[in-house]
Amino acid sequence: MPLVEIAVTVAGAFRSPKRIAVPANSLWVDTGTDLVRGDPWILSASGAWSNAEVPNLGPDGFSGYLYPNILLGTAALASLIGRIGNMMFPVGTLLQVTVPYTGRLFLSINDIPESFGDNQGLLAVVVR
Ligand SMILES: [Ca+2]
Repeated sequence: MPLVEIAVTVAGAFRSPKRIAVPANSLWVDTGTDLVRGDPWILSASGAWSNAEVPNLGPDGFSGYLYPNILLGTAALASLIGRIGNMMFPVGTLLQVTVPYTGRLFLSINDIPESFGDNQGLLAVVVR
């Protein structure tokens, strides 16, 4: 069994997966999920979206490509990112994390806040 599957089995054993749609044109989608510091969580994403018109990018966006004035300057343009309170972090296709902060999880495409109007597509994100 691949290591990723083992990790998913262990971390996900105590809760049901929650599926959340994250449209590219929504700034900070409220996942309805409250995380507790120290808990193990796994986020996995699939689908296609874009920061400008044709939705031809995956959850990693323009992998490795940073862009000025986007929400999280240290993560790739058009990638999936998360936020708990004021703390933002990259998510991408797969994130396995011990939650560093307690609070509500929000998800978004990493775009310039004033440039969500031309975004298209959506991702399906599983949180467990
Ligand atoms: Ca845009």
